[in-house]
Amino acid sequence: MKQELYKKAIAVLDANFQDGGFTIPSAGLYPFQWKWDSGFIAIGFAHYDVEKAKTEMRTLLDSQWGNGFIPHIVFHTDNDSYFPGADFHQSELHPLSSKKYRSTGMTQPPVSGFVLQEMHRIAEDKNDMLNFIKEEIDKVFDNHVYFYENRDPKDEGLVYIYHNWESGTDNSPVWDDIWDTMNPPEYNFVRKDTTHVDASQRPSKREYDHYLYIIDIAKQNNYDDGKIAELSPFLVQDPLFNAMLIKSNQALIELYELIGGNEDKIKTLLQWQAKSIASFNEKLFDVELGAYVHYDLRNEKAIRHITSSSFSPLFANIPSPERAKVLVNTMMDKFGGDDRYLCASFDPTNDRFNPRKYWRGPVWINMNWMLFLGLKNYDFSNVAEQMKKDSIELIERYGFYEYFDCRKDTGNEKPTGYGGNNFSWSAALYIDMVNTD
Ligand code: 9WN
Repeated sequence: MKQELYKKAIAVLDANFQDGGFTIPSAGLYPFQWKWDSGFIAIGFAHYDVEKAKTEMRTLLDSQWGNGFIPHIVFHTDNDSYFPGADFHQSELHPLSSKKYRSTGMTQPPVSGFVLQEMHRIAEDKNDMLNFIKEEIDKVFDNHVYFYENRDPKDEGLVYIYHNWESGTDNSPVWDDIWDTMNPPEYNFVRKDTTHVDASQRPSKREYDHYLYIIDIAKQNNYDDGKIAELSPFLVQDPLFNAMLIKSNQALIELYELIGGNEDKIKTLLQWQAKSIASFNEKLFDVELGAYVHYDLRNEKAIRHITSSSFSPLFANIPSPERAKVLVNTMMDKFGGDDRYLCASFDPTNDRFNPRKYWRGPVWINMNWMLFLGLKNYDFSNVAEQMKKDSIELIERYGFYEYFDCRKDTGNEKPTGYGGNNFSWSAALYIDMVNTD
């Protein structure tokens, strides 16, 4: 059975790999290359097809703009089964956007640094992989320069995101607090996602109005970062995004040390790390909640909800061991229990929790993968084991879905996975988790 499932995971990834040298997250629903998906996918490929893993990352990094920015979606084809597509985003408005690929004008969590390190860890031929990393690593460093120079207006070592789609956790109830501060116009558009997936599992029309309105403001200003920082109604310091940046900084330091030379870059990375980690702990930790939270930089206030992102700093070694204990207690207290799989994407004790809907409660395998490794970092072996066991069990029971109900007992509802099926990162990270003790 396990062997069969492993083969199935490989089949999912191979079927989603495209001629252009990239992998779609899920056929029909997501027909292009997404930034953080690509990183997780490359980790899966690295276990059985190193060349595909390299191609995935090479293609993603090839979409980099002249200012170091790497976009959230690279539109390799003219496929019109996804909305909003290239014609809506118009990345060409930015003077330094890629001339080779059309893309969005927003980004996604900075996975590339730690992905290169994972690929090196997994590779059997370390020399060959290090040669590949030597080719690509400066692009990732330049991407981090972009973040610190353009996304940190107060020079705090914490970068902002200007759109919920930049977070990756797109429909989190955290964003409801921002939507309450906005009143966008109603847009006329044709949704494509709800032709692939039941509408009850996806965001509402009104939520999409907000998403489109923020992009319109950015477009009116040719995606200029300074203008976005000044005008976007959505400007958030996200703990997940910043934890991944810090994790990738650390990976770059260790990879540059392996490569040798590059002292200046290592020095810069160390300076970023010291500042970012200190600010992160000071500004984003909510003592009363016992968890890290998002900060609304536009309205200067913390958004005090607990999400699976609240625990992601474990992955980047951000909390002290004492604080890590507090975090794990919060996680087990609110998200744990015999009747639930780890780890819901949103606080199950909160009124906004919805176990079936997109990022409003279901379990996501990429989050579980990060939390599994994060718990291992701090030697919470039992909880880490449970995180891994629950992830594998969900996939064994339901298949390689995009997300899963965290409830073990769904009453009269037929239990199933949700969103897209044959979903690439669920397959890729299943492959990695079963190979990691
Ligand atoms: C918008 C591709 C992406 C993931 C995101 C997930 C979902 C897109 C959408 O799919 O977002 O980027 O159309 O809903 O929320 O994390 O990268 O898998």
